[in-house]
Amino acid sequence: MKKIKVKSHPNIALVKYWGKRSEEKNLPSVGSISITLDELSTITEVYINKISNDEFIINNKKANEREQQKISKFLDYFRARSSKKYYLKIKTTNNFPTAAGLASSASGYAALTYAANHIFDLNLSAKELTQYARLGSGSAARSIFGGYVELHKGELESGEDCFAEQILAPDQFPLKVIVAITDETPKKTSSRDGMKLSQQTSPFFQSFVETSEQDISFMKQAIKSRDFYMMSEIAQQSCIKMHSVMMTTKEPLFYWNSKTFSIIEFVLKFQKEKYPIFFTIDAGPQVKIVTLPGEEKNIIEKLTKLNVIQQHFVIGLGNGTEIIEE
Ligand code: 2P0
Repeated sequence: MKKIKVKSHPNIALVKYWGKRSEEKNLPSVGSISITLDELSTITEVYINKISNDEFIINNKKANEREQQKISKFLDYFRARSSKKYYLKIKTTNNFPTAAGLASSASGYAALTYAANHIFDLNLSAKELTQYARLGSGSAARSIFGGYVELHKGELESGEDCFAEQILAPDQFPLKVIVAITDETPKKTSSRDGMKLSQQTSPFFQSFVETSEQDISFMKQAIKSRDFYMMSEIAQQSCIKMHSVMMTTKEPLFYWNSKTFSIIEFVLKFQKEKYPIFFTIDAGPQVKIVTLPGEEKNIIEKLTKLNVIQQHFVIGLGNGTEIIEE
């Protein structure tokens, strides 16, 4: 029986994605740049199913109807391209909690894209893999590669020019990320719903879109020249701009809590002392603190004394999606 096992890692955006230029093709309004994480991973096993239905098991539990339908619709893209019309059994497990605010949809869809490419014998190029992954989740396109990755927004309606590519491999500019967990309850508004609302109602959305092109260009420059301080400035600014859009959405999307804010102040204080450190925050209250290798121990020691974090993970930069068994 044909089967495959794939491993993929989540990623964190340094230049943020929020909003879509096409809902139907899941094309982003802005380009984005991310770092792929090591240690945290999604393992996905895929088999050809004997019954004419897709089955989706996540973290050893059958997925609910909504998730099941979403996955089936995603697999239809592969069935449409392939002469093989298989239905699949998918078993996927994450070694990190959903509450970590690390999009499991990124590593999840990246892993499934890789597996489906193999099972349906599609021989997709790396660029095409990122485009298929994007159809599942925008951020998933970035998890196809390791290290530093750019997702091009593209201009074409077809989406042909919207794809991800690697800027640098993980070992070309290593970093450490401390994920500080402040609240483990699931978020109330999903990214997908939140960004749709922001696009329709936030008066700041347009300026977020207009300024992001420059953020992308400067961030690439910072990464290629290994300039941590330039990277810090752009990443923090992009994060705060995205959260300004979120907060000015109707109804407002406040993903931060008071502990999130305490950690922001903590990071800013370190920055004043010219310490290599910056924060970034996604659609949740957890704070990702980024620093250079060797500095993380000191930061964690001081962070723990703040008494605002429930737990933390320390993570390096990881590789792209890969087949681990076939
Ligand atoms: C990012 N986020 O750039 C931004 C920052 C969340 C906040 O990409 O609708 O789950 O599936 O394309 O990829 C999360 O959005 O959204 C995300 P869809 P996705 O990392």
